[in-house]
Amino acid sequence: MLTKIDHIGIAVNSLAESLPFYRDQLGMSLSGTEEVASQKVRVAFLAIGESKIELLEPTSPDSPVAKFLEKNGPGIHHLAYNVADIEAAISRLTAEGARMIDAAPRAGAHGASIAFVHPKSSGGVLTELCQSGEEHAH
Ligand code: CMX
Repeated sequence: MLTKIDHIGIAVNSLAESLPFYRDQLGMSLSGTEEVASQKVRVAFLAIGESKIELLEPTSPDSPVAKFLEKNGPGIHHLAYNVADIEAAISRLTAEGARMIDAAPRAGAHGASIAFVHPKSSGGVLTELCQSGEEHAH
């Protein structure tokens, strides 16, 4: 069902302040920044092999990431797995008793279809299923 780690989401207060560590000190390549209005975040993607690091900056005080930062400070926010068929993955998880935040896929960054599993049903790790835009088009 899962094909690889798609990305690791990291909550930051400011992309501008956080990017130099990843881009300049770790030497990762920035593949772009994008605002995901529905999630009230601005994201920056950095490539690392087959996977990515996604820095998440809140764009509003009622963003889920703003709430996370208020409670925990900056740090790892979620883990995203790539799936070939997100609807099949949601059905299987639901049938296995997982609590989905998203019962149906919705639009994420880079044209991907995404769905979150509630951290209370995944051992405290906010888990994202991600079907990339290219695969979705097939
Ligand atoms: N990882 C692990 N646990 C988390 C968490 C996270 N990122 N965010 C919240 N929690 C925990 C809280 O600590 C809390 O636990 P306790 O009850 O033990 O204290 C519990 O989940 C409920 O948290 P809450 O603050 O009361 O609830 P929220 O209203 O903040 O909702 C969540 C939490 C996960 C349902 C909500 O953030 C959500 O729907 N997330 C999915 C969407 C999202 O995160 N979007 C941003 C990224 C978008 C992108 O990548 O494109």
